Amino acid sequence: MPKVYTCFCTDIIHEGHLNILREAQKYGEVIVGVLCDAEMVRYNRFPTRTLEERVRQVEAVPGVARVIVQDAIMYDAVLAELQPDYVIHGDNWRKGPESAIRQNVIENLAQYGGQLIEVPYTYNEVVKNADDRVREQLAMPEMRRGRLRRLIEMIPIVKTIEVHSGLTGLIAEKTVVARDGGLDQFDAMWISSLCDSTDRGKPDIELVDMTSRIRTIDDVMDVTTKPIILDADTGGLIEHFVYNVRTLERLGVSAIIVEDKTGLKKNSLFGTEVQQTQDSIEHFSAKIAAGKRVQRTDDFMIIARIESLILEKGLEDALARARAYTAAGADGIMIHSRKKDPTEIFQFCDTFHAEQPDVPIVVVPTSYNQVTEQELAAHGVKVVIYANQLMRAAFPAMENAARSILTHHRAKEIDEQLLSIKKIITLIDEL
Ligand code: SPV
Ligand code: MG
Repeated sequence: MPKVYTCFCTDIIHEGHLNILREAQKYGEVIVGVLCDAEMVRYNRFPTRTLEERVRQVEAVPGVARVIVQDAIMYDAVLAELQPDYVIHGDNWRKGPESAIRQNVIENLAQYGGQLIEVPYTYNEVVKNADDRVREQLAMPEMRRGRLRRLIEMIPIVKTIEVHSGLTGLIAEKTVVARDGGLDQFDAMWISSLCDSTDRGKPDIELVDMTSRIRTIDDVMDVTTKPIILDADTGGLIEHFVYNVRTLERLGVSAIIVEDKTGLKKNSLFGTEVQQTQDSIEHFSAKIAAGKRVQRTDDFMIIARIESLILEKGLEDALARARAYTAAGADGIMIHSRKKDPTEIFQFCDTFHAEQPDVPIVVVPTSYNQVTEQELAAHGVKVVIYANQLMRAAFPAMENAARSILTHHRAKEIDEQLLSIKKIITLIDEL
């Protein structure tokens, strides 16, 4: 009996999947692959059902002979092993980043003479609604909050991009690229104090208050599902910090990062060019402990950010603080540096990771931006934050448009560098 293979990367089985299975049965014995968790995250979105549940769900469909777990989005390994006579898939993968997967299947099938069958994708209200429902669940505070912790356990490094508005949130949510034999997307979002302030035309000195920051969080949450890490600056007075922890946790923020500075905070990338004061180990540890005491779920993370390298206090000071802050209950350590190369970051990570391998290390490679995610992961980093790139991309583009219009006394010259009117009016989906 010929073998027919298809891979499901889904939490729910809808009419479209059943249609594929019905077609598949016409060609032979149907084997279904269920995509593993880590690849679901990269390819599609965070699974709302466990791998076991997803496997059981497919096994229960009549006509499915066998279910296996597919470990990679690309089909090289699974096709080499199974050598199915046919692979069957919806025709929706002909466009966009998914076309790289289609190409991969065609090339693999050609090696042994297998055939690809494509069935028209089922576009209808029921299918769309089923898909939307899963997405909306992921956006809810209870479903969103704990996801950062799960990602830290599930994937080698959590890739986090800066967002400061609904629009940048959509970019973080929807950008997918095909690369290195797979698809990739960001895992989490960073709401930066620098960019949240800059977007309001204000300096990054804790001037934008928590009420305004929550407005940004709300805008981002309205249109996204991915977990949020908030840059909470110094956390302010301990007496205020505890209230903010409760509020942010309730909103569904996954983690806050608080830095061990005190007094008037300036952006870390100024380093020692401006007057900045580091908090005492005792006081900052008390702040962390107070925050941990008031949170109400196990999901929420308070990550302690160490400014010793920024303030040129040395590696030993940074390590002593990391030990103290984790003892006070910090769920992770962010180590920051403004050096052009990552040597001091690697030194810190190697020592601290060897001492406390279960405490996630977070880094922000803005100045040492040549470092790759793979290198960071090899030094024990679990979360990488690209802390300001969307804002820095937008500013020169906007300023350039303003200059062009002023220079030419009309908008024709800049137009070809802009998003088309057709695209801007259809960019945002209506409910
Ligand atoms: C931010 O993005 O606001 C940060 C990171 O705190 S940095 O600007 O590098 O200090
Ligand atoms: Mg900041």
